[in-house]
Amino acid sequence: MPPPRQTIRAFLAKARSALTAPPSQRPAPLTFVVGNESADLDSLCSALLLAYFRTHHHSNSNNGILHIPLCHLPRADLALRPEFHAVLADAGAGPDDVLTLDELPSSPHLRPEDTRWLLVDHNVLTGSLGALYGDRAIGCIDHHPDEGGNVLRVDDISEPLRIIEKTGSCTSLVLEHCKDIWDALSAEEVRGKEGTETTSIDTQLARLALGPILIDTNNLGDEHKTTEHDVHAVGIAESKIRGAGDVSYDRAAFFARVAALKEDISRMSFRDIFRKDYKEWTDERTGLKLGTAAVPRSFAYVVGQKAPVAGEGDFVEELGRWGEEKGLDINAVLDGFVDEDGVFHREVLVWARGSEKAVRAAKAFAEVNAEKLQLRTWGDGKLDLDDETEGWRRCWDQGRLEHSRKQIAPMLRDAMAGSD
Ligand SMILES: [Mn+2]
Repeated sequence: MPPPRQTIRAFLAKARSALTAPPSQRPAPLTFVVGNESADLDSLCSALLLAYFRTHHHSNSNNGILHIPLCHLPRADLALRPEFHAVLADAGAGPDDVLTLDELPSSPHLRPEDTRWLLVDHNVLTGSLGALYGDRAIGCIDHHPDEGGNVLRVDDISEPLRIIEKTGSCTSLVLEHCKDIWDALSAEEVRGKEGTETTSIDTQLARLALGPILIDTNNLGDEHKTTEHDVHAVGIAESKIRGAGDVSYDRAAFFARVAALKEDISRMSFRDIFRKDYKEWTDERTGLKLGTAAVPRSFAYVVGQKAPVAGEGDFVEELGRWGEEKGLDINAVLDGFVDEDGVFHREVLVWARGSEKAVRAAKAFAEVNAEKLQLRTWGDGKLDLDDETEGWRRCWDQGRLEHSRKQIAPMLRDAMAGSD
């Protein structure tokens, strides 16, 4: 039997005790739900929601199986995500309640065969988790291009879960997928007791979902990103808030509060800004490594206005240092921001360093995609560079706004793959 409905905080405590129990007292296998390595709001909340709903699912073959939501980041990096803290607080929980890579037992104490993984917001497990547990994925819900990863068929799951659709936010797909479970939980509790607990759990879950969906679609206003799935999912969540009689919720105010937290990088070091929303890939054949940092403010702000943190150099110096730390051949920074007039912009910086192959790949990316992305020199070329030792660097204003990292990272990866 699935457990009676718990608060999110109580659910996380259950997940923690299962994960940290001695191996002999641990459920086997352990079922994890994990988002992608950028560990943005969408990844973090998708994993929490899918794990919560599947754990409370009453009527399928997963009946009552505890799903552990794992934040795909070291615990220290939670501090870089105040927007997640705010949404968690609205859901009655805090950063100390969630589980991160720090809580995952080290590999000899958690054998791959004792685990199974549901992926949200990506469809092939990457990074250190991928190296260990990559072939233990049993399904995914995602809105990135399909990388065609294998899904492990497990006997007690009749149809592997595999949903890949274009949406603004992966959380929208999770919510649509879990709507019936949620409805059943709400109905049952209304019947079961008159307490206010029920209604507050519904509004907590709703805010956990609305945070990423509104952020990823710019309050449903970004025409390039918003899909009917996102609109539908916002409807599902807001109907729960209304059903619970919560009159404190106001969509515009909620969005503004979470967005302001996400965009406030004023006190962060450059290194923290680069790693706040970071993804990397290595091309297996050429060995070239790409790192991409997504930044919520303009280059003009990051390069010119942000006050440096004590002891750090300027933007370019710190970006170079970051590339060295990560061993990057291609170091990319992508931003997306709304200007004072409320207009959305995107900018791209690509820095190839270390080998001719890397420079060739970066130049090929620019040649092939300049028109498609409408790349225009940024800041009179003041960040551009052509140097034998320092490499090749270009910074552009990106005319075509519909292309985010979801599309540009594959373009860069294609260029790396063809750089021989
Ligand atoms: Mn996402």
